[in-house]
Amino acid sequence: MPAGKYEILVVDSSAANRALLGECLSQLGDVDVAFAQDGGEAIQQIAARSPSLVLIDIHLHDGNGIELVRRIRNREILKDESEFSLWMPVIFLSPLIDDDMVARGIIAGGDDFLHKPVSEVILLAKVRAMLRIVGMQREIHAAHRRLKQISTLDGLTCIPNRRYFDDTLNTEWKRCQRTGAPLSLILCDVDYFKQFNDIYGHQAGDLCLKAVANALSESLFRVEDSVARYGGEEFAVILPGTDLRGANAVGERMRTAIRDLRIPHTQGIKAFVSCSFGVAASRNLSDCPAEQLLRSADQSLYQAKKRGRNRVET
Ligand code: GH3
Ligand code: MG
Ligand code: MG
Ligand code: MG
Repeated sequence: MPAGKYEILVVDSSAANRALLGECLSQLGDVDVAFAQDGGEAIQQIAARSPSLVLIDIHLHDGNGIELVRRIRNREILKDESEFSLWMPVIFLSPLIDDDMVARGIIAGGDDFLHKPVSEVILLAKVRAMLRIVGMQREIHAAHRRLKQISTLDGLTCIPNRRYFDDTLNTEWKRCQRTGAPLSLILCDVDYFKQFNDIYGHQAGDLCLKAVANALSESLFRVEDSVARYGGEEFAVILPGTDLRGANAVGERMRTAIRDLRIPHTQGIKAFVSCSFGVAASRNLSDCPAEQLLRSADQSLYQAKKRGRNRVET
C-alpha cells in the first residue's frame, strides 16, 4: 500500500461486529477506523470525514445497506466542489449472499461483497487491493492539481497568465452582474521596452519584466484583486467591486511603485523604466459586455501613451 493515511468507515448495527472488524482492520497499519451504527450516522460520518473506503452491513437498524449506498452514490450527501471526484470503494457485508443481491448491490454503487462471519485474510486482502487504487487515485489527483496550477501561471514572471485573466474576467463579470457591484480593469504597458531590450539585452529585459510583475502584484491589497501577464510587456489588473475612482488610485499606486524600482533606462522617461496605465470601470454591467470594458481600458492606455507615457488615464 502506498504511503499516506487511510480512513475506513465501518457501518454495522452490532457493537460486537464493529469491535471485531475494527480489530481486524487495525492490522493494516497506516489506517484509521471510524464507526457508524446505522445509515443516518454513516451519512454524517461520510460527509464529515470523506473516508477512503466503507464497509457496510446489508442489514442496518434504520434500513437496508444497499439503499444507503444508492443514496451515497447519488451524491445526496457528498458535496463535491472539485471537478475531480474521488472513488470511495464500498464493500457490503452479509451473512447470506445471492446473485440477485450482488447484482442490486453493484448496480446501487457497491464494489464487492463479503460473507459474514468475515474471513480476516480475505477482508484484509480486498481492503488492501482497494486502498492501493485509492492511493494511485490520490497521486493522480495531486498531479492534476499541480498541472492546473501551472497552466494558469506565466512561466517568466510567475504571476497569473492570460488564460487565468480571461477566465477570471469572465467569472468576475458574471458575479458583478449578479450583485450589481462595479468592476474595474487596468491595462499596463511598459514604456519604450523595445529600446530597453535593444540597449540592455533580452535577459535584462526578462529581469525587468519580473520586477515589474512583482511591483504590480505588491500594489494590490485586496484578495479579490488580481494581476496577470496579458502579453509580452503588458499586464492586466482585475478589480472586482472597485469603481473608477478606486481603480484610478490603484493605477497611480502601481505607476509609482514601478518608478520606485528605479530600473535604469537611458531611453526611458527621465532615465528610469516606467509604465503607462489605462483604466476602465463599469457599474451597469448589463449593457456593457466584458470586451467593451477591455476595449475601453485599451483606449485609455493608448491615450496615456500619446500624452507622454508614465501616466494613468481613464
Ligand atoms: P511603448 O512605450 O509604445 O509601449 O513602446 P514599446 O517599445 O514598449 O512597445 P513595443 O510594443 O514596440 O515593444 C514591446 C517589446 O517588448 C518588444 C518585445 O521584444 C518585448 N518583449 C515582449 N515580451 C518579452 C519578453 O518576454 N522578454 C523580453 N525581454 N522582451 C519582451
Ligand atoms: Mg505593448
Ligand atoms: Mg506597443
Ligand atoms: Mg510598451
